[in-house]
Amino acid sequence: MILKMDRMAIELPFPSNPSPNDAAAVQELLGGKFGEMSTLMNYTYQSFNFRGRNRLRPFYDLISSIAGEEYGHIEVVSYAINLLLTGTTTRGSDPVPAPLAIGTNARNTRHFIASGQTALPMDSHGDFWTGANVFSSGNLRLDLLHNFFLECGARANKMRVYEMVSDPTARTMLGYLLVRGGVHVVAYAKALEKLTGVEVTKLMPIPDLSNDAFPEAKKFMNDKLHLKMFTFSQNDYQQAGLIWNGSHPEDGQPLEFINGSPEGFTPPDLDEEPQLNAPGEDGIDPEMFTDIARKMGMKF
Ligand code: MN3
Repeated sequence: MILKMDRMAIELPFPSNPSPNDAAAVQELLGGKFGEMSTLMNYTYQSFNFRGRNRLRPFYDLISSIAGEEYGHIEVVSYAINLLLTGTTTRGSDPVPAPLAIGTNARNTRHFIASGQTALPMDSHGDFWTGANVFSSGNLRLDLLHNFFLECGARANKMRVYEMVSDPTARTMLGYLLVRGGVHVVAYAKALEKLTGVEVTKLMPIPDLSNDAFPEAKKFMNDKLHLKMFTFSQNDYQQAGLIWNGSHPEDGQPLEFINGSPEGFTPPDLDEEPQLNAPGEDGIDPEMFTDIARKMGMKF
């Protein structure tokens, strides 16, 4: 089961220059083959499908913990897209002056037609994410190798999107995900090392450029976020710590295993966009719920 919190892993700055085309590029990191939808669903299904978990519990716990973190990653990428799209059309409720006209020149018109100027589970070309991106062979070594490859591919894509998009909203998200994705690369490499004795961490970094090169990633590394593995659970998945231990293969600092999740931050409140009727419902009386709460003796 999942326990949900109305918290986001990082604080995202508002964009200095909102841009639908920046948002379209970032979509690749959400719903592309190597995006966060893929990491989330790969590890989620591999954890559901894991056979023989009592004998191989540390591997099961590791994949399950990382699956928990990936939910927060789809959230962070989605909010980055939402912020990059906020304020890109003309606000107002009169349809006659074509307030959404900018959408005709945007690379992803679905942001303006199929959503309230917000994220959708699709890639940078507007192709919807598909379950065909899930690899869950049931063979542990094969699944771990796939996960190591998936995280390296995801890392390559993040680096390229970083080189395309310079807005601080996108780059803060990218810095964070480069660092946390880096943790998952190391985790799967260490899992393969425990399983086979092959020194997989010697392949790193793939691509051959350290996260140090990205100032926004460096900031999170200064806070030691590249060293920490969280269980994203109240008390379960603790045997993942039998794999996540020792030192970081790149800077030699001691790895840290944490029961639970980071504290997180309140997610940004997205402004209303009346030209899309998002969210609409202008007639609702805000006093209605205040009255109900008072009658029920509830306080918010
Ligand atoms: Mn991720």
